[in-house]
Amino acid sequence: MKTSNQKIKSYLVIVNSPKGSIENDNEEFISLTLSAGTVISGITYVNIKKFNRNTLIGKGKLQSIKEDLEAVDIDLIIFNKDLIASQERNLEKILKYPVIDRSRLILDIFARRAQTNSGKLQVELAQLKHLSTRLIRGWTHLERQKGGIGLRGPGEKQLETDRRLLQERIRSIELKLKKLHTQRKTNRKSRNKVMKNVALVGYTNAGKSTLFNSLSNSKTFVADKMFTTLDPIFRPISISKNRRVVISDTVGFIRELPSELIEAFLSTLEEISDADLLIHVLDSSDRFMHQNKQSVESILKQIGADQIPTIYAYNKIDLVKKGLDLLNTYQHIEVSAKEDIGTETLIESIALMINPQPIKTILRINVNESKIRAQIYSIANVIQECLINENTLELTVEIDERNLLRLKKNKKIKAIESKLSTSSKRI
Ligand SMILES: Nc1nc2c(ncn2[C@@H]2O[C@H](COP(=O)(O)OP(=O)(O)OP(=O)(O)O)[C@@H](O)[C@H]2O)c(=O)[nH]1
Ligand SMILES: [Mg+2]
Repeated sequence: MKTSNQKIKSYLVIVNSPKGSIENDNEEFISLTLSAGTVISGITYVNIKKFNRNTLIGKGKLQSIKEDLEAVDIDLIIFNKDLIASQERNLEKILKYPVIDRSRLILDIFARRAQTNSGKLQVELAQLKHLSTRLIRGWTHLERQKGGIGLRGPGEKQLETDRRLLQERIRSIELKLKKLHTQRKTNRKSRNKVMKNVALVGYTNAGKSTLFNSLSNSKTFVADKMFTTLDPIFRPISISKNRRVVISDTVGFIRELPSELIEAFLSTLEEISDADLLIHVLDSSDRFMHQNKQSVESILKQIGADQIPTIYAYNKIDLVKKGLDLLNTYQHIEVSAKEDIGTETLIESIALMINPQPIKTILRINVNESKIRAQIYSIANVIQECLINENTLELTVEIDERNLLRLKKNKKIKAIESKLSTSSKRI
C-alpha cells in the first residue's frame, strides 16, 4: 500500500455513452478519483456508439490506450462506467494493469473514510458483496471453460473455499451490524421522546458538515472532498428559548450510488428516514444543483424518506453573485454556512416546522394502572415519579402537546399543569 505522499498514479478512461453524457459526470468522476487520493497521470476520452460486451470499448481504442500507456508511469486504470466482472478481467489482461470501475472507486473512498466500528463494518460489507458477485461470476466463467483447459481440482476448490469464507464473513458482519442497529434504534427511541430529530441531507460536498458546525458550534471535519462524512453525528441545538432539537449530519449522496453501498448503509440512512424534519442542503454555486437535487430526492425515495417535511437550504450563497430566484417561503432559505449568512433564519424555520412544543406537565394515575403508566413512559420523557398517597402515582413529564391531548382523553389520567408537589414521597 502506498503512503499518502507516494500517491497512486491513475489513468482515467472516460467513456461517453451512446446517449451522450452530461459534462457533470466527467467533472464529478475526476473529483472522485482525486477524493480517492490518486494523482492523475493520464486521461483518455472515448466516444462509443455501442458498448462492447467483452471489453466495454472497442479493439481500436484499446490498442491506442495501450500505446498511450507505454509513455506514462501509472499504477491503476479507472473507468468512469461500471464494468461487469468479465469486462474487468479482459481489460486487465489486455492492458496489463489493474482496472477498477466507478462503483469500486466509490467503495474505496468509503473504505478510506470509515472511522467508527459500524462505519468500517458497513463499508466492508459493501466491499464483500461487490467482491462476491465477482467471485461467483469468476466461478461460472471457469466452470464453463474447465473441460477445455482442465481446470479441475485445486483452483476450483480454492474458489469454492473463498466463496464460502466470503459468505461466512458477510453473515458475521451482518449479525454484528444488526446488533449495532438495534442499539442505535433504542438510542433513537429515547432521544425521540422529547427532542425532535432534524437530519441534514444533500449531495456530497454541498456543505452539510459546515452547516452542521455552524448550527451546533462544533468542529466536525470539513474538506473539499467527496464523502468526507460517513458516520452519522448528532448534536442538540437550541431553536428557541426553551426548545432544543437533535441535529444530525450524515453521509452525502451521489448519483448512482453503488447498490451494495445503499444496502450496507441502510441502517445509517435510517437516521434520515426516521427524522422529523430534513434540511436538504444544496450547493447553489454548482451549476448542476438541480440535477443533484433530483439525485438526492431519488435516493430519499429509495430509503422511504421522501414524505418527511423538508427545508431547502441553498448554501454557498456567498459564491453566487446574482442571487437566486427563490420562492419566498420559510422552506426555501439562502444560507452561507461558511460566512454565517441566513443561519438565524434557518433556525427560525426549523422552530416553525417543528411543532408542537414539549410541555412540562404533571400527570396523576391510579397506582394499579400499569398499562397506562407504560403508555406514558413510551411517549413522554418522565422526569420524576412519586407516590403522593396510597393510590395515586404522580409523574412529572415532558411531552408533546399532541401526545398530551391524547393522554388527556383518557379519563383515568389527570393532568395538572402546576409545580411539583414537595410533600410527595419518592419511590
Ligand atoms: N464558499 C463557501 N464554501 C462552503 C460553504 N459551505 C461549505 N463550503 C465548502 O464546501 C466544501 C465541502 O463542505 P463540507 O461541509 O465538507 O460538505 P459535506 O456536504 O459535508 O460533504 P461530504 O461529507 O463529503 O458529503 C468545503 O471546502 C467547505 O469549506 C459556504 O457557505 N460557502
Ligand atoms: Mg460532511
